[in-house]
Amino acid sequence: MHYTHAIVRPPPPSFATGLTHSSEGVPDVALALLQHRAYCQALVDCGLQLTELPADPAYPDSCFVEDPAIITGRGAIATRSGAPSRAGEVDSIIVALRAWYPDIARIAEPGTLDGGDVCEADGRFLIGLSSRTNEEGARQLADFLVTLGYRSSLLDMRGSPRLLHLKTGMSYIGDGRMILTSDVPMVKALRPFERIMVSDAERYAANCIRINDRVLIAAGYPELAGTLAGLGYNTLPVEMSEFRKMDGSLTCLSLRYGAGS
Ligand code: CIR
Repeated sequence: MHYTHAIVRPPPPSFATGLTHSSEGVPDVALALLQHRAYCQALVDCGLQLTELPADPAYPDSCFVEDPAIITGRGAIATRSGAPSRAGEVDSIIVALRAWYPDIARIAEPGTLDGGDVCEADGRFLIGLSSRTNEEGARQLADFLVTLGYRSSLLDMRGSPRLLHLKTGMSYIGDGRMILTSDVPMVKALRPFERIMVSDAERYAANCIRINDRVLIAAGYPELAGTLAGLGYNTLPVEMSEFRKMDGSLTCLSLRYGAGS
């Protein structure tokens, strides 16, 4: 997809009370705000026009706007978070998306799904089963994608506790290339891709974002940065330390959309 727009939302003052399994300490909210501003600037540098929603202190994890919706070139669906404390985040995202997607579908109870569990690779979707996304949620999304003419595959990561979401350990960077950590089960659906494995020491960096002709990467992971540069990618490093403390990665901080199939 050629991205033209993104929705973002800054971390609220309550950010540090959000959900996390990380043992890296309490985030500095002021620094998180600065990092978020730099992230937004990076998206603008990639050519995106941003819709910035106001910070919402009622939802400490609400800056992770990727989770409440799945956007494709042909339609969008609002999710139903597997984390009860995040359930209400979806409402404002639906409002924000309405201009582009007036008929937004919804994952319904008892389905649960987080956007972080969905990885699109040129119109083919990989859906991760995780502690957030259950089989019913994945089935509803797969059915919705079929109505849009897309195919999808399931990837069960429930035996990989280090992965909060599928995209915690995987990114599609275009050109048939998938970046992966060893935590992601090697299923048949991954076989068609050229696989770029990230070392265990750099596994946080596996979540990166191809946006048009750039690749956003987390700053501070020289091996992966070198590999991508060697492959000819124009990388754009972004500091993520405070979001990492809350189990967040680059993709989580924006909902990207635009023209394409
Ligand atoms: C959470 O646990 O829901 C947030 N603290 C982090 C969400 C990260 N989102 C993502 O990977 N898509």
